[in-house]
Amino acid sequence: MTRALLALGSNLGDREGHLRGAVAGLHDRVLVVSGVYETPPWGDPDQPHYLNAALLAADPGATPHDWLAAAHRLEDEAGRVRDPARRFGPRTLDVDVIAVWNDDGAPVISGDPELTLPHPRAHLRAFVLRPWLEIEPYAKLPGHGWVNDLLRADVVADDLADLRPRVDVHLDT
Ligand code: PH2
Ligand code: MG
Ligand code: MG
Repeated sequence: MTRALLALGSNLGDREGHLRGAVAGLHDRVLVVSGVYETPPWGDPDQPHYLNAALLAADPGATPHDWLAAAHRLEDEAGRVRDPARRFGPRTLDVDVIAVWNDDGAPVISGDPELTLPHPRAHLRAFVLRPWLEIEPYAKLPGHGWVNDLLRADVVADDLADLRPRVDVHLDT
């Protein structure tokens, strides 16, 4: 059994529909889904705002690469077109594997360039940490400490002020 924290994002087309499709596509592996946040684009300002959410999932027997494969499948199903020239550019659906834990609760640490765990930039991103805190108030990002503390770091706290909870959007199916 492994558990995975997945970060969802969409800023093209039917953003809400893409996020909902990802949750539905994970079926009974979903343990809990956060609320949805409207967030200004990070990294590449020349693109629409995102809808972001976080999701905790569990699967008996899934390896970290199985989670990555599931993420890519969901992105493909949302019609994601990859533009190598815009690494942080707009997308119909982004599903990032932020962290994975084994059955005994031990986090998976990996420097594999295809799937670095935990995600190398998660500790800097309010749009990942804030929805995660909502579903797991005592979460720790492996190697970085309490998610609640990471959100108070100056670089993250500045972005946090710009997240807008979208209480009108629900992803639970
Ligand atoms: N994802 C990116 C680039 N920038 N900005 C926000 N607000 N939310 C995202 O999910 C996001 C982003 C590339 O993965
Ligand atoms: Mg991403
Ligand atoms: Mg991604």
